[in-house]
Amino acid sequence: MNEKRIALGVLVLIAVIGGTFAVTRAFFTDTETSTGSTFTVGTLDLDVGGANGSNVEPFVIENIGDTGDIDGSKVWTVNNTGSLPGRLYFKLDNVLNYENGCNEPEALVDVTCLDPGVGEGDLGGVVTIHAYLDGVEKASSTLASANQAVIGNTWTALPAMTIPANSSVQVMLDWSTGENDYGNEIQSDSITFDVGFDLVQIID
Ligand SMILES: [Ca+2]
Ligand SMILES: [Ca+2]
Ligand SMILES: [Ca+2]
Repeated sequence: MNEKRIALGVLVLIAVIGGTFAVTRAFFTDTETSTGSTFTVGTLDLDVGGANGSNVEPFVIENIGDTGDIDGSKVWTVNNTGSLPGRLYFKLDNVLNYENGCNEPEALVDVTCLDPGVGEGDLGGVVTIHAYLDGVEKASSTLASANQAVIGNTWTALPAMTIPANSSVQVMLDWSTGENDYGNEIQSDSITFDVGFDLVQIID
């Protein structure tokens, strides 16, 4: 069994400005098909966003102040470049909510105000995310740190999402919060998290 890791990007949401950096992970699993004297080893390969190898993909979420809404999305094309079908797993990891200190109006409503204040931030609790496979919603959660396993657990509990050999699917993650869903408690707060993709050989 070979294992290969692909770094793609971490998602950073800040109340005003954010950036993204997600980490993808691929497991490659060999298979042996023995037919008579023939011995064949297939391949299972995961390629996310056209990046097979290490890639950091930061981006900025901006102009949020214009509407009062925080929203955005990211789409990954997930390619199975190998010769075997694989089951796709998707999850969030390392969901960290940072406080980044409290200004005066924030301090009136927020009593946990350290800087950076890992785990004290309040933004994730008011941001809802949805995960989609080929345009169909599969899982949703908030970005509260305590909920980081929800997306992965929901995804895994669904019927296997298979990528045939030499095929691709699209995975999308969107996030949003409404203008009435938060107050001064999220000022300067930020979130970082990793996005993980696993492709595991389907054993018949
Ligand atoms: Ca706080
Ligand atoms: Ca806060
Ligand atoms: Ca803050």
